[in-house]
Amino acid sequence: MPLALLKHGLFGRFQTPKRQIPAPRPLAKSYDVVIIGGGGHGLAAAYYLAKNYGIRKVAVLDKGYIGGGNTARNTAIIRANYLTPEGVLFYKESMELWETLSQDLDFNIMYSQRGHFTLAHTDAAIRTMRWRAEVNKQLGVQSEVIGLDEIAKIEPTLNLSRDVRYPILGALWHPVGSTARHDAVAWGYAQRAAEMGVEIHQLTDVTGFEITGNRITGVKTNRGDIACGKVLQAVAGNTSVVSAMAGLRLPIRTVPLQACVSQPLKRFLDTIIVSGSLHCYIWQSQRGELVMGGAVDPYPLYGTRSTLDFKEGLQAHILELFPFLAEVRMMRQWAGMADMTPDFAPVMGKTHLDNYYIDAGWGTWGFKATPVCGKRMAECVATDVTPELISTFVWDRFSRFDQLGEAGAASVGH
Ligand code: PYC
Repeated sequence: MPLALLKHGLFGRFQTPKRQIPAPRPLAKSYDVVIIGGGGHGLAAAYYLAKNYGIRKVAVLDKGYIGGGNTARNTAIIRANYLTPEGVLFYKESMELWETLSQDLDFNIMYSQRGHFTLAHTDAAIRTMRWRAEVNKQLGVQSEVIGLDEIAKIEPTLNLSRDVRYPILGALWHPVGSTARHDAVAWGYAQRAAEMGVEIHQLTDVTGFEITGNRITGVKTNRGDIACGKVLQAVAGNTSVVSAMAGLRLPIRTVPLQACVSQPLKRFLDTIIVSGSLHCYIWQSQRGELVMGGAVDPYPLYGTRSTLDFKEGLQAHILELFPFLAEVRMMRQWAGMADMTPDFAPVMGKTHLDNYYIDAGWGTWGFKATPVCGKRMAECVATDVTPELISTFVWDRFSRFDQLGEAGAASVGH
């Protein structure tokens, strides 16, 4: 037996594991930047503020634990095959950051590039996919409409029979579609941000703001009040509640988005498969579990309960794609909260107050935007200039009827 293992067996239990982020401490009286929301986005913004701009007197506040909200509740799909040029360019930059994120953070986020199919079951879907493919290719994102022979070569277990309710006619193939381990992303950013001096305060609930003139001068929390230079709000699923405290009303509807995983199975599925018409998507995790989801719940609700309706509907559709899964058991089911905007595009950047910035409206695609959103929101907060890449996502576009129209790129039904 190796000596190191023997030593660990004999003495290891007496060692206290190293803390990944510093132990909790009292809130300071003031911070240069207060970030509300300790999910992937808020933590990424804190990391890039410290790394790219040397702004380290930063507090990240979370009412629960870091990465415990939508970061923990999404299904970790990463892609850039959007419909609008603004969306494609934004997610393209995110993909570039994802590709080197494990190395950049020196933290294994289990990034896995596996390819992504959006299946077409109707002529109308084929038309939209051709449109998407052309926009994507024009902007340098790999994306192609392919036929059944090619689909069968890449994913041979998919049911391509014509003898089903909605036969597959073709697919939008996005070879760089990927997945990553969501909690590792939050922890990677948290650890590196904390090493640079960022304070992370969990169980810290924001209850209001002190607003003087056109500025937020203080943030009220259940652990005391703090003064602040700037405030960034990144609270997916709770956007309307927090923004209302700052007097900002956004056209956001919050709906539950459910998902589930199966028991672990021997690996048979290499890619990510999405069917907009059947309202379902599926991929197989490194543990062998099938990660599955479908349409958002059909009514606004602040609740993360699971429903039998969802499970039954989803499984019926998944079985049309993979009939041999009929005996497979489901292990876990959960829900996240999707903040939907009318045009299915996010709300990012400066707001009606001089020192209050917002990162919101992610609907069903917040996870894949984590790195680019962190990087560009940090730039916006540090320089007080809205980066060109996110300038179309401004909050007041709705009052100017200047919407983006990203619904055609949604993976799940709404
Ligand atoms: O946009 O890829 C996506 C997605 C999958 C599940 C929810 N959103």
